[in-house]
Amino acid sequence: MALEIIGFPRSNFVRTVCMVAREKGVDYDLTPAMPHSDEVRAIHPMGQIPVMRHDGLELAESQAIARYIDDSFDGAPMIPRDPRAAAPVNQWISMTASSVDQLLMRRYVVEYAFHKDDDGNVVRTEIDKAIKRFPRMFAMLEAAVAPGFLGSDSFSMADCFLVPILSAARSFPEGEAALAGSPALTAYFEKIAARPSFVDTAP
Ligand SMILES: N[C@@H](CCC(=O)N[C@@H](CS)C(=O)NCC(=O)O)C(=O)O
Repeated sequence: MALEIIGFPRSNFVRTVCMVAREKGVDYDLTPAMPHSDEVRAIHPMGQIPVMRHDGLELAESQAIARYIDDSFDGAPMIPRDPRAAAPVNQWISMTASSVDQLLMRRYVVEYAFHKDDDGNVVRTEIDKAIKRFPRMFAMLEAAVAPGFLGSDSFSMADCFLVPILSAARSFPEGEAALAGSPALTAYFEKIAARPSFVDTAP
């Protein structure tokens, strides 16, 4: 049975697992579904996307899905097999899926996209708090991509977690400015954004 990825295509985490599948050369069907829909809740007890089905296996959580795809299919490993080379990649996957996602997606992009007042205007309370933390966050990321990729000198699963977040954050003015003010991160973003796995997974 084909790999089925279920989720809202604009979700950064859905795009991450689609990128991993694309990088591995795995065909997949993307079934559009919103968080907390019955289809998603049937697999993820907290209703979060993405979820996945493959050959009778149902799986939730982007890191579990990405690692399953990486381990189950041919193609270059998305996490180095050598433990010492894998360690920083795993560190950055974890940090990106937690702290980076929390600040740039949950407290910034999601606030812009979904938090509106009764007149349809963006509510800036959380956004204004979040952008105060941008200088430290972008300085951290600027240093982290100095080897050429996120915490590594070669492309890895960590990049599939970070680039969809950067792409969403730069859709809004403070995110765009913060990226533009980070030369290494901008060069990194443009390099990964040219990969077919990023181009082909555009929402
Ligand atoms: N830990 C989850 C987080 C996924 C996540 O936050 N997905 C968002 C969409 S990008 C979502 O489902 N939000 C709805 C919610 O958290 O209730 C994972 O890595 O898959």
